[in-house]
Amino acid sequence: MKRALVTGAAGQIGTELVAALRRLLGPEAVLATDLRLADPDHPVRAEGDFQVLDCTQGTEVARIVSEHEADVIFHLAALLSAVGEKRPLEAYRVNLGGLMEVLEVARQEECAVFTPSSIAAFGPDTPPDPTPQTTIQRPTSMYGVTKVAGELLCDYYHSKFGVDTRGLRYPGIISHSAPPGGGTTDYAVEIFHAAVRDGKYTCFLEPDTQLDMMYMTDAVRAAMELMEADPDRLRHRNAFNVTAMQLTPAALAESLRKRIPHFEIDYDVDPVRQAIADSWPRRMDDSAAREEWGWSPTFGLDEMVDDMLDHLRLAHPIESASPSN
Ligand code: NAD
Ligand code: AKB
Repeated sequence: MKRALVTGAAGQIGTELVAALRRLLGPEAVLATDLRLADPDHPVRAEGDFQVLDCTQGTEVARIVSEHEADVIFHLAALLSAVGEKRPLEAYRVNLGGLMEVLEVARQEECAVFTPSSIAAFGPDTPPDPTPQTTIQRPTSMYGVTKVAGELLCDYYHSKFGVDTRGLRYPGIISHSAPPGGGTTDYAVEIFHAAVRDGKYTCFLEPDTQLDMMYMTDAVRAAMELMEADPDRLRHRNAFNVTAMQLTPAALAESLRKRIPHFEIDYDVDPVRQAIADSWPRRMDDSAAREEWGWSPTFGLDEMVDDMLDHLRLAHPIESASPSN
């Protein structure tokens, strides 16, 4: 990796991946792009080069990749699960159409491509605990459909054209910098902001809904380590299961209450997101990632909760100054 272009860079993962790539490669070597123009003080725009780019416009993708002389594309542009159920045609067009354009440009420009898949690539027929690396994939959300098809499209571009495609099946990602983009696991980020700001949170999933999760620090490191891994060792290159912790809303609330004793949670379940969550794995088996490129998470539940609260209390000093915090 020498020069990177990131699509969907102003989103939850892009905001932190761009910063990490700029630290590794140098600010001038990383071009952040997104459909929406990031605010002037947004770090992806304030701390390096930024361009507006719609990933579904192949000619523009080709021009900007070529001008930047990118050798790797981190393709993050997508619509997430809850938004995808509201706008399924747009999710299909952006998630699969955009990926197709990016892969085609990568073939022509000889770039490597990182594409995140998701726990959403599994469905109700998949063994949920543990979910094997290779298993049944019949997802029931449009987002999930695009993630399975995306994994296959990346496999195809690698086997047919030799494009160096690589990808991870991310679980829900928890972070403090940028807000989540409209997914089913968003509750695990919202709960922290609400706890620090209001001392209470109304959760849209049932208390015992268990899902895989990961802290952003590990998610960003996983993407970069996978792209630096020895290609000869990668047998599952476009769809590695990776996980760090398994959470339920009730367990996360309990962990927060240990640090914010007055914190309260109640539940107003959204049937659409609950049905999606119920169709996803409870715990993925990530042994292939551990064996093939040395994946190992560093943040468990306690480390993640402490780090999130440290950062959010710095960002909201007045709200979090209650004596009981
Ligand atoms: P996000 O919604 O926060 O950001 C996505 C970005 O894509 C947004 O900034 C949006 O403006 C941009 N975008 C939308 N349409 C576009 C288009 N046509 N062209 C260019 N940009 C466009 O999403 P995220 O959480 O940062 O996710 C990034 C990737 O990681 C996605 O592929 C997502 O499916 C995957 N993923 C995320 C999670 C998670 O928990 N955050 C978990 C699993 C997988
Ligand atoms: C979502 O909930 O849609 C995402 C994901 C797990 O892919 N966070």
